[in-house]
Amino acid sequence: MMTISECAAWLKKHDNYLILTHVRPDGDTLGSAALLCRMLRALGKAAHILKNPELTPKYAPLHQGLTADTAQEDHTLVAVDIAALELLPPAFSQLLGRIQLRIDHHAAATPFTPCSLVDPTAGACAEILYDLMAPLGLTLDKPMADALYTALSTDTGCFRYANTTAHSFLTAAACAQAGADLAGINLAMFDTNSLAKLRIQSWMIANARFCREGRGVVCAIPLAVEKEMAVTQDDMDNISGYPRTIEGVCLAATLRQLPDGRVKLSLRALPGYDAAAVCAKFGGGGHKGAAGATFATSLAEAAEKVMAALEEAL
Ligand SMILES: [Mn+2]
Repeated sequence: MMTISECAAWLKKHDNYLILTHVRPDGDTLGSAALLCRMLRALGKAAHILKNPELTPKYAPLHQGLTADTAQEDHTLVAVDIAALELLPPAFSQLLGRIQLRIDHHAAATPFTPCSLVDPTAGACAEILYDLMAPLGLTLDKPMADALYTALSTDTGCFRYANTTAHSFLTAAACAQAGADLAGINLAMFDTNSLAKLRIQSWMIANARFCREGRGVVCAIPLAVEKEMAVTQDDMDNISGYPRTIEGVCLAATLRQLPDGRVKLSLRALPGYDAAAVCAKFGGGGHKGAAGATFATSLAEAAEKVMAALEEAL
């Protein structure tokens, strides 16, 4: 485990960087990758982000001009916001064992690199990258600030989640000072819904199953329903946060069928409840407020198991 200054020295020493993001990439992994890539280029290094096949149109502008299609033998590989090897996109599997540095903020991570810079107190992985800027002698420019603010605001739910700290706000203030398009990013990330997203939310409410007097809820979404409503990955980004907004709900589980047949659980919890502890029963992990697990069973079977776990936890 490195300190900030050790990591800064390491980044200065190496060159020819290729940055890796996680499966079903979110604003933090994508924004962190864009920020780190721009930081390394500002240091005079060669740096690219390995093209994530799941990059969606909503986030694509962040990676414009920064990506590489393939990894080369001599690339220095750095993972951002990747808590475990299983979160590496399948397309990157040939890189196993070659990733040298992991920069991350997941406390329950499974280390898979010789070097790591991990700060579980950071609301977003990008906050750690921001902390690296001063020791690297870098200052935020607008493209960096847009990437940083996108990562920071999405992982903190626009500064509403319990992971939001004074450091998150100080980082956001630095983004504002550097000219980040705060209102534009907020509008795109938090205040714009596709019709398909609103339709799937309505389906979730109609098909939600409650337990413990409405303190627990399970929404199990068949892949066929997603297909029928023609929802995109962007529409489903953070969809698990939605049932948590129902008044009285303390633990909200959203189950989705993955294209390979497995079932992905995303669990959200109010403060005082532990989503990670529930997901750990199924071999998953995450934060107290948000955690996940994967099932190799049918959707109905997974939903039953999760319902039983919620009843037990509540
Ligand atoms: Mn993150």
